[in-house]
Amino acid sequence: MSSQFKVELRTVRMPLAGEFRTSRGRESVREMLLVRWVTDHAEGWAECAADADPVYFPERLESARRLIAEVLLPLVAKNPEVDAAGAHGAMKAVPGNPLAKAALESAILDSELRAHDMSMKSYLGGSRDKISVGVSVGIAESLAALIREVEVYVTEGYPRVKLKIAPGWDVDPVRAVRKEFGDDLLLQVDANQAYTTADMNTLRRLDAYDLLLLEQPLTAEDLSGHARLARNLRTPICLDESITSCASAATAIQMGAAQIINIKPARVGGYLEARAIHDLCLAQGIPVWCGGVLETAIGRAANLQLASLPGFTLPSDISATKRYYVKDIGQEFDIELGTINVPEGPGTGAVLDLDYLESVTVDQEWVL
Ligand code: NPG
Repeated sequence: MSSQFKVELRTVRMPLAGEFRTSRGRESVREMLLVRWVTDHAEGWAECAADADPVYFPERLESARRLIAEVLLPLVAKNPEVDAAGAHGAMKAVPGNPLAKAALESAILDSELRAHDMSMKSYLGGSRDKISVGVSVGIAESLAALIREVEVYVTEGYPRVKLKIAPGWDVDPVRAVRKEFGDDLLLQVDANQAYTTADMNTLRRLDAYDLLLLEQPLTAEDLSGHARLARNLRTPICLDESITSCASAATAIQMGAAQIINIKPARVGGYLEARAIHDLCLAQGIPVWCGGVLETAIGRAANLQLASLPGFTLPSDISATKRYYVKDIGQEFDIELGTINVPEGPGTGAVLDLDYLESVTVDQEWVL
C-alpha cells in the first residue's frame, strides 16, 4: 500500500442537545479533537475522547493534540507502510495516554480498511448488523424531571435505561423509575466512582430493584473493594474506569471484581485493545457492552461496528444521534425496535457532512 500519508488535526466545538450531568460534572458543549489520516488510496477519520479539561479522563484535548503531533506521529511515521496494528505496537513505547493513542490508531485503521474496501465489522470479527442499545440519563434537577426525561426515551423506543447516580441521588431515583415504568424496563445505574465501601448498605438497597448492573461504584484502583461488593450484592458489578487494558481486565476478572465489563474503546487505547478485551471476556464468560462518551457520528459508527462482536450481549451506550446533538458532523443514527443498524460501507461506515464540519471547526492544522 501507500508509503505517503498526511495527517490533519482538527478541533471542533459542538453544542449538545441538552446538558449532561454526572457525579463528575456537567457538560453542555463538547469540544473534540478529530484526527484525519490521508493516503493516496483513502482517508480515515477518528475522534479523541479527551475533554477540554480533565474532568472524567486524565488526558485533556490540548495535551492529546500535542502528544499526537510531537510524539506519537513521529514514532508511528518511522514506518512509511504503517498500519493500525503496526501503530498499536509502535505506540507501546509511550506509557499511558490511551485517548491520544486510540484516536491516532483509529484514524489509521479507518483509512486502511477504506483502502481495502473492508468494513470494520469484518475486520474485527463481528457478525450482527443490528445493535441493541440503551440510553444514559444524567442526574436530574428533581425526581419529577427525571421521570419526564425517562418517559421521552421510553416513548422513543429505548428498551434499556441507565441512570447516573451519586450519594444522595441513588435509591430514590431508581425506586421512582421502577414504580413509574414497571419491571419490564431494563434498568442499570452508573456511579462513576462516587462511592466507597462504607456505602455498602446504601448500595445493597439497590438490590431490591432488579437492576441489570451497578457500574463502577468505587474508585478505579479499588479492585478488592469491587470484589467485596460483588460478593455481597445481588446486583452484578460492572467495571468501566478500572478497565484500561486487556491486562487490567484479566486481573479484575481473576479477582472477582468484574462480573460484567463496559468496553470503551477510547479508555483502553483503541479498537484493537477493545477486541482483545472482548475476546478475553468471551472466553471467561463475562458479558460485555460498549460504553459511550457522547461521540459524534465518527465514534458512534465505529462503536456500532465493535458492538457487532458476539460477546456484546448487553445493550450498549450508543444512543440515537438526537439524544446528544441537534445536528451532527456525519449521518444521523436512529433507533428502531430498540436497535441501531451498523452502518454499511468500508471502514467505520461514517459519512461526514463536510460543510457542517467546517462550520463547527475552531482549529485546524496539517501536522505531517
Ligand atoms: O451514550 O455516549 C453516551 C453516554 C454514555 O453515560 C455515558 N457516558 O460515564 O460512561 C460515562 C459517560 C461519559 C460521558 C463518560 C462523557 C465520559 C465523557
